[in-house]
Amino acid sequence: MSIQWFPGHMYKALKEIEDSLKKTDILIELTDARLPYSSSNPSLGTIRVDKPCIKILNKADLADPSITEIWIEYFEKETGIKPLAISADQVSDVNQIPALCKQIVKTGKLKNVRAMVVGIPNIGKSTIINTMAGRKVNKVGNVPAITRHQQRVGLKGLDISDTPGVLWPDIDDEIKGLKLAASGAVSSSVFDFQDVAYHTGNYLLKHYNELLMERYKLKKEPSDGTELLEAIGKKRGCLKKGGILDYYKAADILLLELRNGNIGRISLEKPEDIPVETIEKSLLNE
Ligand SMILES: Nc1nc2c(ncn2[C@@H]2O[C@H](COP(=O)(O)OP(=O)(O)OP(=O)(O)O)[C@@H](O)[C@H]2O)c(=O)[nH]1
Ligand SMILES: [Mg+2]
Repeated sequence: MSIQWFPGHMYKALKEIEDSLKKTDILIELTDARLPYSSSNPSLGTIRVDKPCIKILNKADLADPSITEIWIEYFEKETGIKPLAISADQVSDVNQIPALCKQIVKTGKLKNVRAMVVGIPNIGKSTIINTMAGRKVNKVGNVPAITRHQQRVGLKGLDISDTPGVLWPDIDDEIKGLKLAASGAVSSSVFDFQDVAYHTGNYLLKHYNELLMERYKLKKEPSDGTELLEAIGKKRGCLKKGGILDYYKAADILLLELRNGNIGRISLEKPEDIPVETIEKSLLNE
């Protein structure tokens, strides 16, 4: 499944991020702790060059904690990157960020560190700034593309900029596209809900079978994503006229409950899932 969702404001936002980089000391890149590889925008990696970067694995409250630990160890090995797993709405988590920025960028005492928060849509960029401020500075919402313009605010010794979420023009890696769609980073108007729920269901049956059985009170293990959607649909009364099962409704329930963490703490990838050619390419660039 190739996803194309690169509206004009994202193109403009990426250009603005590139321009603002000269006046930035450190990047705070947000990824989704459930899919830290697939939710990292390769375009941001390219324009970052050697700017120091705190790589936030956000929504850690939704991810499988043992897998998040593996990711942190993995990113610790990358040069110029400091990984940190947090939940953007937790004050104690977010309050680690200003100290970390000052530790990495050594400005004089009187100078604020200039930080820019970047990442894909719906990942929690604006939430981090609101939590840091202790009030609603920026608009947030559980659909992608809420923030449309850069906004800068002075907080805790940082001049911190919020930026609009940016994807890349053509997400042609099918598996990446599925995970991004399942996580809520992509507008639901550009992918097939049932297709994404079917594949996500297959993954969950393989890796988080017990959580599914418990959540949907299933007696018999579904053999694949379609059977899972049928089982969810029957349990939750998803019926169309004439008693026909409404797969779309069942798919909606599965994806919504996955995104909200109702099924449990779930990770969608591990470092070993990174395609070998990507690792080879990044080694060549070092
Ligand atoms: N469970 C959980 N939800 C979070 C976390 N951080 C943010 N959210 C939720 O994720 C949704 C998106 O948050 P935003 O802060 O608007 O995301 P954004 O990255 O600014 O999104 P855009 O402006 O659209 O690019 C909101 O519903 C937040 O409440 C987190 O750590 N855990
Ligand atoms: Mg935002």
